[in-house]
Amino acid sequence: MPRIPHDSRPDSSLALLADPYGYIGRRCVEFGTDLFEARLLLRRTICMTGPNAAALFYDRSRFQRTGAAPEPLRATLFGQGGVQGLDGDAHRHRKAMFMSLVTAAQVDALARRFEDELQTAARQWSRQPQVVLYDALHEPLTQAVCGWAGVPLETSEVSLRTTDLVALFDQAAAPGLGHFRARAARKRSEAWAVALVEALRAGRLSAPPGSPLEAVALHRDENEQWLPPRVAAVELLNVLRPTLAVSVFIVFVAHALHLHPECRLALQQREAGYADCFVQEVRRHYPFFPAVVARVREDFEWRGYPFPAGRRVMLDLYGTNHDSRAWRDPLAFEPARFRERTPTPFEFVPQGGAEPHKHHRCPGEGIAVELMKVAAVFFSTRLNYEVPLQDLLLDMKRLPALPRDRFVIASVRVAA
Ligand code: MYR
Repeated sequence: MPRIPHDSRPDSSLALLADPYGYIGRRCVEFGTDLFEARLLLRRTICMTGPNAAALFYDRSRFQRTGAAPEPLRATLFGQGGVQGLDGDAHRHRKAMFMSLVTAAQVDALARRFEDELQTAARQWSRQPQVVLYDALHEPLTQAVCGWAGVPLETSEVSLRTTDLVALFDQAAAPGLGHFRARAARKRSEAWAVALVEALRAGRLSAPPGSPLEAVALHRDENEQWLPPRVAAVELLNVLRPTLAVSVFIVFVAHALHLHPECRLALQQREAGYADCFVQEVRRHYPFFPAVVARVREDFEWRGYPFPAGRRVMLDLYGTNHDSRAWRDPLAFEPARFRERTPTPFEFVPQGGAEPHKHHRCPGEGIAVELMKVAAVFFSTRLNYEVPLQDLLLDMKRLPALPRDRFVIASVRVAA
């Protein structure tokens, strides 16, 4: 039986944190394999990359999610008891609830709200000499997603809720104080969401029928029970937080439009299907979620390599999106590649692989795509702005990666 290559360091957590998007792919190239083992975040972990590894990773008979996510992520990004850590029937049942919230009509309703919020925000941006786009997108996204989700939001609350929802994903993997800010944000946000769930259940608050707040608060689990309030709160935040995280992708939309003016032109000319290809290429090309984790259910072998029960496994999403076996010239930004060929769900994995209904692929991909399209069309056809001199390099050491200056725009003018 071949031995899985080992990263020779006693612990590789610092190497992972120093290069979170590149570590797995780089080491796999060095070993000449699709997998290797390292000690990461206190546990032996099999790291894997590429479409074949992705197909293996999403085999539910071999891997489970329960207990897979590292504690620092459960305490910040994900929370405890949410859909990300479920398996089997419990996962299927909970996932069906999320999928019912993202029908084409629901996603379109959210996109229209975001378009209106963007228009309003852009008028404010036009009164300032310059605007940091990443920061400026957060409140419009909060307003849009809370309105859509049936979550009441006083004007005085917008700033606090936005800051906390952003901290959950932006500071989860930050060094030092930032991470503790994310932990505090999780506590405050859950307390807020618990109060909303309890108020709705007690009839003190109403939300539109079918809205995410109502659906989550009144969801019955596979045993016909309401979710414990704290778990319902975690799931409500699983709707709100990732929508705010689309700000990262939207900054990349603006970055790509700046570096590839021909894309702006194609969007202005409303070439059929172009906005979809452009947005998909942004999701493939730019770094977002670096890797996902699971645990081996029972001993098995893959390509002769042993996978022992309980071992943590980490799948490289960024590297798989840039794997030259699936992507011609993978480092080039080429929206047309999505016209030429539809990638398999194990080649194109910006928000996880396989099928969202059955597996742990993100249920909110449709939301990300539509909000990015709204932004791409808005920036290309209705917003005039300059991109002043700044550091446009992506900081690939931070999670999530962002342009170093967060993409500054100036002299903003909104078309009438
Ligand atoms: C979400 O809110 O669910 C999406 C957030 C996307 C950006 C988050 C980047 C930080 C993730 C660290 C993950 C480390 C995985 C091993």
